[in-house]
Amino acid sequence: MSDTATPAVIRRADYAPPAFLIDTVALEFDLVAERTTVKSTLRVRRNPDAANASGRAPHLELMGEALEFVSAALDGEPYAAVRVHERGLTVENVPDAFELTLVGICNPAANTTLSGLYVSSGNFFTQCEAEGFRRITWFLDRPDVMSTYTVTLRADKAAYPVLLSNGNLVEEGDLPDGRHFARWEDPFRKPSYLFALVAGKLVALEERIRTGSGKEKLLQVWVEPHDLPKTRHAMDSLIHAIRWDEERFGLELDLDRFMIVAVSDFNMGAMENKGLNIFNTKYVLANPETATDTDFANIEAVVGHEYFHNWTGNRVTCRDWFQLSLKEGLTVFRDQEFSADMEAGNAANSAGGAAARATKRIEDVRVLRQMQFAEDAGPMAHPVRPESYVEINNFYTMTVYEKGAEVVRMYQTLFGRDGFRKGMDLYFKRHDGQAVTCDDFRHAMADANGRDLAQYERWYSQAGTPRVTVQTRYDEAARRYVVTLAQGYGEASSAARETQKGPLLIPFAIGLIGPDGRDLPLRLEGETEARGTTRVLELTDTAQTYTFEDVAAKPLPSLLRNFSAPVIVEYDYSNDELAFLLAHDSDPFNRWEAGQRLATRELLALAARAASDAPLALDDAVVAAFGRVLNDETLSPAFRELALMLPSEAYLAEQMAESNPAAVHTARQFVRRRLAQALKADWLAVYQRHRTPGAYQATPEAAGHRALKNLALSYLAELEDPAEAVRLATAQYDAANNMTDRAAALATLLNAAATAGSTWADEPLDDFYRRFENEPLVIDKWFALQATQRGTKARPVIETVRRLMAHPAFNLKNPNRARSLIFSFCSGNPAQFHAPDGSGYAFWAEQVIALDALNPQVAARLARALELWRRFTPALREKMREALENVAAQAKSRDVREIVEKALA
Ligand code: B3K
Ligand code: ZN
Repeated sequence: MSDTATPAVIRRADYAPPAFLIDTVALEFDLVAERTTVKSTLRVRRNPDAANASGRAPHLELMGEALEFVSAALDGEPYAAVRVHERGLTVENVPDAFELTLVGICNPAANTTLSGLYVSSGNFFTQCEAEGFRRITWFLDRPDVMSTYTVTLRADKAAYPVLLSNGNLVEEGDLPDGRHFARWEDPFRKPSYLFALVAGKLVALEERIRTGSGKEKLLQVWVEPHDLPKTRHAMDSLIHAIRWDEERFGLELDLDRFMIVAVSDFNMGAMENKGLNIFNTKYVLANPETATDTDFANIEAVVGHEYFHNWTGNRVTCRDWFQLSLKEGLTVFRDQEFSADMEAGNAANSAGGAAARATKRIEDVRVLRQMQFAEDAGPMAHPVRPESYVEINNFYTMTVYEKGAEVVRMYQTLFGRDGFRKGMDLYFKRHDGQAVTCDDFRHAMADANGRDLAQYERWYSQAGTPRVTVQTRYDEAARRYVVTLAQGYGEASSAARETQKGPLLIPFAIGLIGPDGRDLPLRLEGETEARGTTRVLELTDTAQTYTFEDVAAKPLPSLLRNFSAPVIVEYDYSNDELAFLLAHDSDPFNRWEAGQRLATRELLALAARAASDAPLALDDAVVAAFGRVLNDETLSPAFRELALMLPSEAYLAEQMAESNPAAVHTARQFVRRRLAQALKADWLAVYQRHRTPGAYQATPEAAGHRALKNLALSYLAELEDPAEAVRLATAQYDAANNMTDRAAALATLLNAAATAGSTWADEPLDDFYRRFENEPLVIDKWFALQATQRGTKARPVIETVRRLMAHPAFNLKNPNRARSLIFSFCSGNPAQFHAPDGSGYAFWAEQVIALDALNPQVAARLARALELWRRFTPALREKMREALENVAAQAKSRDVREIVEKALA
């Protein structure tokens, strides 16, 4: 492909089964950093199921990239009819079944893409999903080609004492010249994207456990030697995940040994390679001094996620990459449920358990609404099962993952936990060992529950965020409450509109709240008695009406309880009604939601005023409603923290007809200061009451206290005179025995210092660096805290960011470090990034281009920071377009080109 050619589009409709299958793979690696030799011996045969319209393919076409060809042999004899080209290798005129041996060379030391085989901190690692295996050897690198693998690793023993691959270790020993070898066999057939190897100086925390059927398993968490003390939490999370999958889904670990390996250079969070999960260090290493409560929770979630893939992804895999959500949506749903159950299990009683589950649900929905709804509104909008792509790595998206998880969750909402479990059981019974589609999963759910789910297919094929408009009517004489639900998509991006064909099946959970604040028993027209206080209405038409009987007084509707579908609900609540729901709704998710609606409405009105420099004022009813939550000791601290945190600037800007980040920032700061002033004594009391003295505890409960306390601190720092807050924050920073409190104190000091133009944060900031100089994950936080700090006219954050780019600890090649500074600024500091002078955009363009040459996947992620440019105010829009055009003119990779070309189209 030439530099400027428009790259080829791959379409779901063009799927055809492979012409050949590969039954067994024997790989032999001679691991040398600059020059690794890979010998691959494949048992190949023609696929009896291949579509044969064009006759029997004479040639075998294998994919390959960045490889040096050495030799080929067919059935043991040197074979000359081999053509090596840009995209791989053609083996001409092959028989129906044969053994093919290929030898090639790759250069792991020079591989900055972190896809394929690469070197990090002197050790070897692989990343093959989606299409990295072809950078190791020539292959049918597509998920519907499943093989059993035998892998032999040879390397210098002193430099690479540990040699790991998938499955079971079957042989190891010494070789001449200080070298050694290890041979691994994976008994399970798998696609090439699940292959992995690791070699280097690593040590492991080990545990032996027995699974439900009594088999003993070896669990290992491999890290660099100095990190061994930070592996306990990951190991505990793994053990919990194994137990949970047995209990909730009857799924047992199928290998004798399960390994997790941590690597500091990694493009994403982690990877589910069969039996050998490879993780970003960020999702493995933790101790109270270096990791926050959020880090602890994320590690548990990601360890669970990758482990759960062993069944949902590995045992049953995807037929093609358009089916990615088959494994990702399902596995995100599973990890969300796992985390919720872990938190609920830790709660003191069942009410506490429900509250803990709601907290997790709120956090997940917040991410969905801020990130996935935005994606659905822009040029990258695509269905959960995309129709086309240029670069598949660009489709590991919020839509495939998070909306995909909602689409899975709705089966459970419709059929209950038991019905969902029946569907899962049938799915594994039918498809274990196969590469299948999202339709196969839907059919298993439908058949197991005796339901026709044809309409449900639209959740997989339609892009855009559905809107449900609600109308209600109370008939006092007839004691009836009539609810009308109507669905549509509102205005959608053209990318989304093209896919929208008809109404969806929307499970819409609803409750009715009486004037006393209590739930009403619900009897729908035609029913003989009331059943429960929350009902899941099934909306299937464009509009439907539901009549509730025996409603003695006009109720208030609690809509879409627990966020039962990934939609936007439109209903005209008054501020008083929202305050009432915030105080009384029995559905904790909707209690939170009422507060968010109230705040969002006020904030958007204030942002509109700020945009035209009009004076700002906050409704006292809003202050009172927030004050009640702050002081309601019957609510869990974790819930209160979520309820009192205002919607993010990014979310608010996204809700405006024309996004204006500066106006949003002004409005949000104004409200924070007003809430700080009006509730000053309460914030102070809460700060004191929710301290967690003594040894650090990693429990959700303790984390909730810390979260609420630190939120209180951040509000106190908004006061006109922040002296008290600065004193508290400084003391908290100095005395902290954990990273949550230390980082929160430092963030508050940075913001207070920016607002007041003072130097309060200088000393702790230096102290933080010195204290953690040898902890890369903490230094990432040091960069991120500065990139996301508040800025002022006198001290714009872009200056700090540019200065930090030259810091000796900055390294563009390390994705975590690049994300900590560049992404944190471009995506996590909207008011500063969208500076009117366009300085943020110029910086963004420079960094996308620089990353494009090193690591296209990471560059493409950064490229997405400008994709919503058309939705901004005209002045910003113009500057964003210039920056995008600049990148479009220079970007080389398919990855970045797809993003910027779609944005500009
Ligand atoms: N399956 C991997 C993601 C691979 C991303 C490739 N660009 C991690 C996960 O979702 O579990
Ligand atoms: Zn996954």
